[in-house]
Amino acid sequence: MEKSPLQLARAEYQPKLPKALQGPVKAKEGNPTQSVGNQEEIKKLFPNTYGMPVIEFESGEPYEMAPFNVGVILSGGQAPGGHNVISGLFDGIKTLNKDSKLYGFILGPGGLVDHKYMEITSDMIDEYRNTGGFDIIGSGRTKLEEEWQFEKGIKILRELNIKALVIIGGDDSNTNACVLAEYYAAKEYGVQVIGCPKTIDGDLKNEQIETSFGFDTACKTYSELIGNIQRDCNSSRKYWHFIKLMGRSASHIALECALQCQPNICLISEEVEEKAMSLDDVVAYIAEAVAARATDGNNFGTVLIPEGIIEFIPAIKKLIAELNDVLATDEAKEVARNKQLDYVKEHISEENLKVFNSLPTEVAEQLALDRDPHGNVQVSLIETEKLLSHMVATKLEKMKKAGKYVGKFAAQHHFFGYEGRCAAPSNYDADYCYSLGFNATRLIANGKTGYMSIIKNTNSPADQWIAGGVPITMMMNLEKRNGKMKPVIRKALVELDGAPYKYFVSKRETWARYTSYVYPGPIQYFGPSSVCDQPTITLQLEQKK
Ligand code: FBP
Repeated sequence: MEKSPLQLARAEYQPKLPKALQGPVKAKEGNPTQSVGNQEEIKKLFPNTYGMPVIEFESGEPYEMAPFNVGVILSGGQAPGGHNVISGLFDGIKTLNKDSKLYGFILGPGGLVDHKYMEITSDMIDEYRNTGGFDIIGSGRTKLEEEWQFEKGIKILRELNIKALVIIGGDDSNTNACVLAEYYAAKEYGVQVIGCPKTIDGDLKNEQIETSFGFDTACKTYSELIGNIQRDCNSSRKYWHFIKLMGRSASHIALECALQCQPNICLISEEVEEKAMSLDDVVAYIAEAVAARATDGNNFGTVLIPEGIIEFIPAIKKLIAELNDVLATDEAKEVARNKQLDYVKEHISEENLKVFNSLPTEVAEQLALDRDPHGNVQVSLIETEKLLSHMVATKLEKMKKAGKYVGKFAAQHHFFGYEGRCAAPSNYDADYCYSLGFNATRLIANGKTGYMSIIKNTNSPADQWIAGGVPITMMMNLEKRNGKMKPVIRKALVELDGAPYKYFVSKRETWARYTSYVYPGPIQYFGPSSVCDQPTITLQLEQKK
């Protein structure tokens, strides 16, 4: 593979490890744990993996380990740093025994089921160190949840003599990892399953997981682009830019980009829900800010929109919940695709039908028809940035007629999502991911299963980071999926009493009215630590003592 000079220099970067992982480790176990919700039900569903303690690694005595094989799966959407998790795994198993082997299952969990795999060699690893993307083995969204899949999986795991399987994924994929760990433990198959917290969305976090990997790099990449747009906008002074940002449900990405760039407006879905705002309320909020800036002669600005906002507008949320139930029935599954829209309209309540009919046809169709394999609405396909700007334009026309708006309104639309998911990992993600992978091998060596690899204290220099493991069952509760109550990892939404949101609220009125843009510039890999190694502002505010 040909490489640019930056790629060549970056390949030489040696990611940092927490002190405890720099030599042999011993595991310090905490108290038994409980799930975050529905304790009794979760305990019953996971009798072999429930209640295990949180683990922290400390320096220990050297020990010998026979060669062992590990399998790895990249699951779900790409996130910067995936290749470093795999290099950490590779280096980790080799330090325990140089004859250990790493196998990658191709194109996600489907590779395990279909027995598509490859051995990951040291030459391959060297090609991919510190690079973005998941292309070393590819990723996929196949849901691993059926017994026949687990049984097909165990066949290939045994054939390859694999001791442990590492699943690198978000909340849904780690939920599947937990179910798989429980199944193999119950059947005494002797294969361990370990998860790693991935997703640019930043919604796989809790008391134990500070952040999911990829969030840092993706936000910095989007912030560079938003900063560039803000400079353009402040130069020509003629457009309002409506920028939708990935992040499925939670608004963590939008909030972090707002903290980095200080745009005029940033919508926070969780706030929209809390305040029970309607679509019209959201539009009015933006239009009023546009009108206020126009009185100062500023007919330009930036609006950040989290991609999941539509699902948080209470009336639409209710509609989606009913659509999910209606679409989950066997009868609905038999309906031909071109008849589904009519079927849906006939089967939802009058109240929801009214909301459904009030939406632009394209949006209504997206909500009613397309789901990903986990049953999620594919919000990245809904053009909310256009929907909102058109509605704002209409509102401003009305305001103009009523003498409440004096400006000119022209809009540009952007969607930043895929641009950031495969960016070369920042130093933070490069170090964090390598440590997560390396640490997973220590969990394996300690015989653990049903654990997620965790690295904490990441707002401090890397040698002070804390390495360990958290039982995945600890993060679970029951939620409705595809019409049924299922054990799932609880998603972390933006907390409205959390420090990052509160800081944003304390600033947003000023940012809305006055041009206060910050232009963060591109991610820097070489240079002073104050420029290259800073974690996200979200993490810095969350960990501020
Ligand atoms: P994961 O939760 O699997 O990490 O994926 C996150 C995400 O990037 C979302 O932000 C986005 O809504 C979705 O993936 C897009 O999915 P796809 O890659 O299938 O288009």
